[in-house]
Amino acid sequence: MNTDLKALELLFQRPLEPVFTTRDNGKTVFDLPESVYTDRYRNNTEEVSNRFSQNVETRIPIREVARKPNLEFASKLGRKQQFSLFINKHKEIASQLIQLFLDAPNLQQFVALAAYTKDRVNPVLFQYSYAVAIAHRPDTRTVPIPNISQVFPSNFIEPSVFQDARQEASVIAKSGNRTVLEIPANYTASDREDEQHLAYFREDIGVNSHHWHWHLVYPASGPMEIVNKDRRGELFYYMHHQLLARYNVERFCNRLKRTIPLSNLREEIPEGYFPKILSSINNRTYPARISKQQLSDVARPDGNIEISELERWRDRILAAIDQGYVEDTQGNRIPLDEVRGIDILGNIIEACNTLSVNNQFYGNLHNQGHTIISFAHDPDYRHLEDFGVMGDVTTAMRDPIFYRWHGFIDTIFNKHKTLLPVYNNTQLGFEGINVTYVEARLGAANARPNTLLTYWQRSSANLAAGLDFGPVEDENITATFRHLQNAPYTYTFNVTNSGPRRSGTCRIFICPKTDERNQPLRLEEQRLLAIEMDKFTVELMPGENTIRRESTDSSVAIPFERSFRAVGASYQPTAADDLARFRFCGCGWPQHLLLPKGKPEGMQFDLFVMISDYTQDAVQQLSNTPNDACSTAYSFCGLKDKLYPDKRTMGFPFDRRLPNDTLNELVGAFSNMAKTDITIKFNDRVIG
Ligand code: CUO
Repeated sequence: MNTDLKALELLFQRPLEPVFTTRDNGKTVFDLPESVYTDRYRNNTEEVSNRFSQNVETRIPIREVARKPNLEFASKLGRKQQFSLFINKHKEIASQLIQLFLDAPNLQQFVALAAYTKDRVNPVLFQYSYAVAIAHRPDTRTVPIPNISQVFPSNFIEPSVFQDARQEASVIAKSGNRTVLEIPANYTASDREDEQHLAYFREDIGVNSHHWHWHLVYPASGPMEIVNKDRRGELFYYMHHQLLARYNVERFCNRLKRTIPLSNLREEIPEGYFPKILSSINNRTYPARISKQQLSDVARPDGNIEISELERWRDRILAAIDQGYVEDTQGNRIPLDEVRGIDILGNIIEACNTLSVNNQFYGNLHNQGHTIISFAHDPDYRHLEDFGVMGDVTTAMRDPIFYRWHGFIDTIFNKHKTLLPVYNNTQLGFEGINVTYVEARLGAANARPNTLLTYWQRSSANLAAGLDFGPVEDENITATFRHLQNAPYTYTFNVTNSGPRRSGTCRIFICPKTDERNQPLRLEEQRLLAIEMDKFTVELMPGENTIRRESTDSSVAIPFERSFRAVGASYQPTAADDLARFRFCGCGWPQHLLLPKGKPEGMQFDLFVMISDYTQDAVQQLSNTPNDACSTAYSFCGLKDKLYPDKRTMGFPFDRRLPNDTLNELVGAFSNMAKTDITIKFNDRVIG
């Protein structure tokens, strides 16, 4: 393997240790030019390099960096300070660092620059900017980006496990003899707290690493060529909208009502949250937010934010939606139409400052909301506390307030969507296509159709790569954890095509039928709670067609191994194809949460399928970049370096109002749609 690519891969490992320590289970070390050593070690380069060279198998030479970069801009963020993508100042620093990495003229110089920079800037800032650069440089296409949960495991896992892990590793030399450590579930609160019923969802490692990956793939600031991706604003809306639909449905499964949008920033917040996880960077716990906390204006060294400013931005955005247009900096009116409106709003609201049509006027609502909430416990820095979990994309989804804040953001988007015309027959129909049968069935031979199953599963992950200063000889420290799982199933659809051979897009959703009190939901409510399950192109022959699709092929989700893959060369596939698949896309909803939990006695859902006219869905890809086998979870994550592969607005047909009052009436009116009742049964047992 090319040693430069190998070096890039290894620079992800042991994020908090100096660059001269060993990597890859102690097998590899970098041969570094003296200039890479920071001042702390400059006078002892020989000693440290000898110390870490013993027993290594491979030495990778790193070149001298051609022009030493001025890293002054990054020094404003201390090495032990928390890094947040929601804080403007931090975003600007990251953006400059990404640009620096992108500007490296060739692979060798990129490696040299990365090695030089690693110990000189904030480690989380480094990991993030470095990963973004690797994801976007054409010459680093094959370098795998490890899952964040393995680079900084303490951001995901209850901390006492690490203590046990270190002890176990130092006492028991052979990994085969070590006990498998158990990561506790339900450790953040007792069942006095209603919100705790959703802890398995909010604190799921796959959920949080998906969210981190999404923001890595779609940065809100940075060089234009990285930020300006096809329909990124719309995808910001849609991916988070789907998170919310899933969360609300999951609440129904646990007999809780929908989360209440945080529309009033001056009311106290009943939901407290005590995360108990450690920030990797300074070994302190993420600060908690007590119950009934009130938000305050933030005045801290990193910047000030006033609640009234957020309210002003909110009102301007809502007014623009009512008027049907936004104004750019020159005063030009840009219509919020059916096609582009949602994308424009997404970039304004997030805010993506590079793409917002008028940054100054519409502000930075969503990001600053995260920030104000994340500093609720210490808004003026009097206690020298860093931000809470809401300040960090790796941890934000753990906190119930995340869903209240995004619930509010989602109501703004929905307001725009609701003002658009009701979908008409031409948009919804597909002449001559008749879906005559729908079912979903588990794999077992005697399985009843339309009864699906969820249960708890115990799985394991290797924590070693993120354990800095852990044992170097043998990096196998396994921990197990409990998570929700669903039994794989197959969809079968019968479709009659009374026209010529043609293509269609098969769109599968499930909608809850009732709320937490078992009250039936109207279609207008169902559409906001519709969960996208899958989307794929089908070839329809004249006459009868039977379409089969496995739940594990979903365009929404990625397999378990990809959410929890281990770091280190020995875990990675070598075949080019497999490596490509392994590579980029830690982005994707975790397969183990594809189905909502359901209820022990069974919970009813509508399984909805629609086949839309492919001629109206198809997207002509502009770039001739090779297929990235890894981008399978395109519904939430798009395709790497390509246009979003479905021309319809995201969430179609549930993103806008529909012409009927009930789902039954809708499928009755359109032959290209069908539905069936399904039951999701939850089996409260842990399966190994
Ligand atoms: Cu993903 Cu608010 O955007 O966390």
